[in-house]
Amino acid sequence: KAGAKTMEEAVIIGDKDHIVAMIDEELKKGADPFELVRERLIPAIQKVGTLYEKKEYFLPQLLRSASTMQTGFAHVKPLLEKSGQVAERTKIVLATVQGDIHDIGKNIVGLLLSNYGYDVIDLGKDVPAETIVEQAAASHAEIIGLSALMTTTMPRMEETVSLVKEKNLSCKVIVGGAVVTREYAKSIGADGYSVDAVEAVRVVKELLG
Ligand code: B1M
Repeated sequence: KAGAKTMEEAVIIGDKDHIVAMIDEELKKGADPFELVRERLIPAIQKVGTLYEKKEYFLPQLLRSASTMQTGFAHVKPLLEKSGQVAERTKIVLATVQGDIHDIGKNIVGLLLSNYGYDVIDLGKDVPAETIVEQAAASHAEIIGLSALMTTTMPRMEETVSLVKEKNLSCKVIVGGAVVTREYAKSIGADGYSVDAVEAVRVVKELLG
């Protein structure tokens, strides 16, 4: 089969074998790794989402594209990670809520937060509210960050917010993910919402004062 000609195309057609070489080519030309993710890989997977919504793509294509995106992201990730020492080591517990396995967005949010100097404890995906709250309490996290990509899993965010209140924890909860809106965040009593990873860093900073 013919391979993709650009990294966007690689994500869109799910050409996992060529994505790394294509990214390397861009990097060699001097591309900024963060921009590659934000302006090229993310829009490409969003295009895949649109094709899936329009029923031009089905689950196998979606899976192939997602896995290509993950391969590409894993390849640039080391370039995005800062090695420098940072003074601020506020702990943030991060998770994709129970029933939801979408973790690409959460991983990007986590990466940016740790780049900023926060100590991110990433609990992964499909994580029950109880585990999230237990881990936040045990690690004395100041922030809990929740991601949900499906309307069916959004209620798990509300559960987590309630549990934080029930346990009298002082940590703040911020939420995000494609289906989550500012209004929804407000309605469940979350302390913060952000539309993307860059805004997530700003919101966390604001919440910490
Ligand atoms: Co699925 N999926 N998926 N999927 N998938 C969506 C979310 C969907 C909208 C597609 C569609 O139907 N149009 C739809 C949900 C519909 C709905 O509820 N409204 C959907 C569905 C239905 C499903 C399955 C049920 C399909 C099936 O099996 N029939 C299944 C669910 C399995 C499960 O979770 N139990 C499923 C599976 C998958 C794959 C495994 C194939 C793959 C996920 C791979 C992975 O994550 N490891 C996948 C993908 C890739 C998508 C789409 C195409 C892309 C999601 C993505 O990664 N976007 C998606 C379509 C879409 O979103 N339009 C779709 C890129 C990512 C960078 O964006 O995650 O939004 P996002 O994160 C952003 C911001 O939202 C924000 O910052 C990030 C970076 O800027 N953000 C936060 C995210 N979390 C945040 C947290 C914060 C702050 C900001 O604070 C803590």
